[in-house]
Amino acid sequence: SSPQTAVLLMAYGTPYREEDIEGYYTNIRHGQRPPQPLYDQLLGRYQAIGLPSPLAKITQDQGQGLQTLLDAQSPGKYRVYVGLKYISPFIAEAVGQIAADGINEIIGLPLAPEYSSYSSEDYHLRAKAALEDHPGISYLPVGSWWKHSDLIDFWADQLIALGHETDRDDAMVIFSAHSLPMRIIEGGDPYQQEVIDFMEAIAAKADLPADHYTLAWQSAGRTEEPWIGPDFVTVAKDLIASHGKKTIISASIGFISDNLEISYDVDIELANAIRQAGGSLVRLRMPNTDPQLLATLKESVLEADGRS
Ligand code: FEC
Repeated sequence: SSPQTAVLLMAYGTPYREEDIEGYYTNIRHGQRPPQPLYDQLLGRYQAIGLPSPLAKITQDQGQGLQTLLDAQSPGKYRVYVGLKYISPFIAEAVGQIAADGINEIIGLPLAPEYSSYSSEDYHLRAKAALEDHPGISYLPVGSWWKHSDLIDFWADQLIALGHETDRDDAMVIFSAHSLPMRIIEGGDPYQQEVIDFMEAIAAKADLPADHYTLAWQSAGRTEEPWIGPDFVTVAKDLIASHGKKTIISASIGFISDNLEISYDVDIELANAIRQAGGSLVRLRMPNTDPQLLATLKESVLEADGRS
């Protein structure tokens, strides 16, 4: 028999080849082609990390890993699909496939741990818009899922493993998440507070003293309006130049995968700035396909299903 419930994993997507970058960036810019200098900058960042980036495969592997856990729990009940925002397989294509497969129940799970109108809510809106062509399919949205102890442990365990490294007076942990335009916070978006609460949960679990960590924002978009700050590069340089820090430990808790924001913004941009300032960077591992992430995703699906 065919599965009863589709689990729709939704993510940003990444260009597979250099030729994909223009269309991908045009989609991100709501259909407007990027001006040449912005295009060149983005191309340069992808060339620096090398295409294809590992992200596309990581997302597929997260789907496979989740499928395996769900099959062990309830054989045959769930089928996992991946739908992307800005490149094929688009969310609408995945919804079309679910309909073609005769499944009439979807659990929508955004691959973003904290809730924001720009991430989680936007993924759900896209899925629901696609469902207008397929009446009769129900949709259960999953909210934020950073509270799961497995995900908190994933980060806390790495800090605990660093041991005395985090206790040294000249070391500082910078937790970071994707910056967003300021205007969303003024509009009551829970994102900033969820990032703070997630950081505090990890710090408490790792027994990190309050003066050994700080929060900063990364990867602000190339738009005119103000974005949430301070930026992590500025914070890291200041910690080294003016506060006697030598080792910066970077924990990008707003993401779950090795994407451009990690491979370029952290591993190249932040790392260079820290090196030039005379310090060194220790970058914590991303969840990718770690069992603690997969367990978190599985629990999120089962909880949502229990609510239905
Ligand atoms: O290929 C890769 O590895 C990178 C994929 C990628 C991820 C990602 C995550 C998030 N973004 C969020 C918000 C915005 C807003 C804008 C914006 C712009 C870009 C650009 C690229 C890009 N984002 Fe992204 N983001 C990724 C890639 N992002 C490329 C365009 C160049 C640039 O501005 O740097 C501004 C445009 C707009 O107004 O829409 C806002 C958020 C996340 C984390 C949640 C999620 O993953 O969905 C929020 C991965």
